[in-house]
Amino acid sequence: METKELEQTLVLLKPDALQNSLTGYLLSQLSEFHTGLHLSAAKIVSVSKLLAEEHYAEHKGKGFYDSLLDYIMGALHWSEPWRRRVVAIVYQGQDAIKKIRDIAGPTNPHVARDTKPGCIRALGSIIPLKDASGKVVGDRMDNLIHASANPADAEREVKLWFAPTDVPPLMLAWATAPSDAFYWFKDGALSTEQAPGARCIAAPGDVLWRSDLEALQKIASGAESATPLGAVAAKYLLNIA
Ligand code: FUP
Repeated sequence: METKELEQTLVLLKPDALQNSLTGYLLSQLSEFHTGLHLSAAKIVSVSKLLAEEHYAEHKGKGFYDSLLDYIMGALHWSEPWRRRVVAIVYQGQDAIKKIRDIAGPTNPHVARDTKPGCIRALGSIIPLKDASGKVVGDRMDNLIHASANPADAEREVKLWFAPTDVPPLMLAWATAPSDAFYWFKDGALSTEQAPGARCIAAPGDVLWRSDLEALQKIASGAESATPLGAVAAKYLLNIA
């Protein structure tokens, strides 16, 4: 995004926020009245493993990673699968990333309570993670809200959770391009040919993020892509029964 006025950021109201009926409170805290920011996109998402893995890719291999995936997929806060949802939102406006990070507060809810009472994450909790012998090996931070940390993360995350057609055209922050082919996804692999059980993630003329189209073209031709296939595909495979 070129101008600070149009800066966008991804916010997730996580399953613990929904479980505690904090959705309305959080939306109020983030409202234009309080932040001067505008809603660009919003949806209710049943978070797939693929989306969770892509969202938290930087934490892969860490002790809390598996628990973090279960958390964002709602499996830790809801026994009924239909309740496992996240509210995904894009906010836009001057200094959107910093403004929302400030209201969210420190990542660790205990630090948030100590250093910034009143911030959103001060309402969160910390769950000790134990190994098979019961020894505490780390912490999972149930901190109610995700907010992009910097402009590069915001671009990656908005494009991961939302397709361009989820955003009003005059609020699009990054370049789009029409798909040049059919792209099919099955078992983690891409094909331009339909196969039984494959999902069509793009058809000719569909409006895609230009960076996603470039990734699909590279992957289809066998070249390396900086954007993984899962990050392109995940948003097109959400909320499918
Ligand atoms: P943030 O950008 O504030 O969301 O923080 P990080 O990217 O560092 O962490 C991503 C998520 O991992 C946070 F929501 C908290 C969680 N986390 C844990 O559960 N345990 C840890 O030890 C570290 C992070």
